[in-house]
Amino acid sequence: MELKKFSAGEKAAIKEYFNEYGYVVVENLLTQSKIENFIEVYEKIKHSKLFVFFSQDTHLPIQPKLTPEGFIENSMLNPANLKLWHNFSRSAEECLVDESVTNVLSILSGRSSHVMMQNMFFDKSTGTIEHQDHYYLDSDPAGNMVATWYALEDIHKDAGCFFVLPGSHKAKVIERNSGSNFSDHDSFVKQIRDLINEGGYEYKSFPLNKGDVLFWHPYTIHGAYNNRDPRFSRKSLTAHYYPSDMKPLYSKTEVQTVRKTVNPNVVMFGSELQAYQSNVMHYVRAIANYVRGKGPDYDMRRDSYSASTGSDA
Ligand SMILES: O=C(O)CCC(=O)C(=O)O
Ligand SMILES: [Fe+2]
Repeated sequence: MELKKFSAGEKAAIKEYFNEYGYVVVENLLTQSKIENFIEVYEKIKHSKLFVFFSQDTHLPIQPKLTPEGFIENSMLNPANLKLWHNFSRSAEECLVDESVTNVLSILSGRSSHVMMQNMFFDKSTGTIEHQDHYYLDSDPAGNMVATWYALEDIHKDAGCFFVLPGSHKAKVIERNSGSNFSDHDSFVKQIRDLINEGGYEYKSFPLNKGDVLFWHPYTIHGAYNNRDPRFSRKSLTAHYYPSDMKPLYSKTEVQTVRKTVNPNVVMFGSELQAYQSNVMHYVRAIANYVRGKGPDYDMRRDSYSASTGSDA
């Protein structure tokens, strides 16, 4: 099936396609100079012995481990919060909240302003398991969060593409036992597998071009294939937004602390100070985990689950 892409001006068609399939791709959306700036800073930082980040796939603070080809193995949670590495976090933020992206968010949510709940950076595909984002995070009322995936280079089909199961946002929504703190994660993975088998969904893979952005619904099942050729990276950012007039689901605090971004229509979770503190805590936790030999709370890599669904095609 062809890869349908819209241009930013096709507002009605973008909304209609998103409602029907639970995702939409808008081509050449992200400003190329912002991408280049981010990649330039990143290429320097990844060789630093002092750089510690929170690994999104294994849920641990770690130092970069580079593949023989020079790509960081693990994905990064909240690169835009790494305030001790100011140029890096700032250039990530500039990509994430690009006005062209927030304009599409407004088309999809019908709201003019949004709150960014989290962001991620992938140098290489980590082979993300099939999931609905709703289990991890969503808006309250649920189903109004919009997730974004930004291609920071031309993505090769063997790079371990991001994939979506079109129409799966209309299926059952798997709920987290909110008190559980992800202790029911293995059961969630199994329920998603059952849902895919029952629904017989197609896997739609996205070898997108640099600057293309994919938007998806919090109930849409998605994930990423394993890398099939170590020569290919899959440089990409992702973020999750909810409309400013709503609240975050699963939040323990009544009022959410946020900070301004370079885009007046988006704020981000956490005050400036909290972002600095969390960056410092990565170092404290990395040392404590090293001393205690502590492993992750849960894991997002498909290789960590025995019989994962979907051919690796
Ligand atoms: O890019 C990936 O491998 C997964 C990203 C994802 O699932 C997300 O951002 O919600
Ligand atoms: Fe996700």
